[in-house]
Amino acid sequence: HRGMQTPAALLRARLTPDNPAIAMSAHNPLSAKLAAEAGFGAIWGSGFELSAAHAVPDASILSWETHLAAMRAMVEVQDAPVVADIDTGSGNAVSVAYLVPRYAAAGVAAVVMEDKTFPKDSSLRVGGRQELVPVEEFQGKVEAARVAGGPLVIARTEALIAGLGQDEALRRGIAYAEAGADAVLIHSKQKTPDEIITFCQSWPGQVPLVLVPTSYPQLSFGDIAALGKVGLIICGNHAIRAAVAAMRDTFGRILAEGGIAGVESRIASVRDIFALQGDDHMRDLEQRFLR
Ligand code: SPV
Ligand code: MG
Repeated sequence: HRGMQTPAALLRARLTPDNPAIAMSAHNPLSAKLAAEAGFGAIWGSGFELSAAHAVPDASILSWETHLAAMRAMVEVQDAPVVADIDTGSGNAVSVAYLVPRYAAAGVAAVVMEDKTFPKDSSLRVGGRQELVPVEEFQGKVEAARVAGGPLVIARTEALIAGLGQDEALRRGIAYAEAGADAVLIHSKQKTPDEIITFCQSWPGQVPLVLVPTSYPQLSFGDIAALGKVGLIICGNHAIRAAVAAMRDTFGRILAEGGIAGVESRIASVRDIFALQGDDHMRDLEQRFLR
């Protein structure tokens, strides 16, 4: 139980480079609850997953209000700290100054903000639009994101994604830490971990790094811990991909088999779903208050 500790303090205590926290993505409160139940140390409030759950591209199509409502709902149903993916912060530093307090009020533990221009495009999209804002401008956005007693600010550089090279990625990471970021997310879409390993080895280490190893899954959590620089590992999209694979399989079987009997043992029971809905709690309320 989180007790009196704020979500930010709880997450900060878990950002230990010798034993990084592992965050699992979520696209709704149920997936957040399942991730917490599985034992993940944090929930990744992924823009990619939420967009996919709405069947739209991850390109600033959904409003920030939709994302914020999803984060609040995730916080309400489980106790793991929620790391909110605020993309570009929906505009400039002034937008960020209005946005982050709303996320703070929703109870998130951290916001992750990336140095792309608004509207963003997905980092993982082949041929995606990857234009970055100037370093000084993003430093202003990091400063604007810092709310007294509020969420941790994780500054994310897309320099490697944009093909700008190691020196630019390092320059940006260091500048963002100097602007007050609590951690720096370095993203890569290379299919091997080489450029990420190089970056981690050169990182001076004033704040912990955050990795999203979607494109280089061969780098295990143990390998990442051995680098000694990474405080948080984000499994970026595994909840929505698991959900899509499971639904496709079940839907296909039901039509192919001409009935629902064949999938019964392959899917969660109705009883299991009642438990996830918090039925015990409602029974308790009924006992105490209904008369
Ligand atoms: C997300 O999950 O929304 C992310 C990670 O930001 S990525 O999709 O790899 O950009
Ligand atoms: Mg995102």
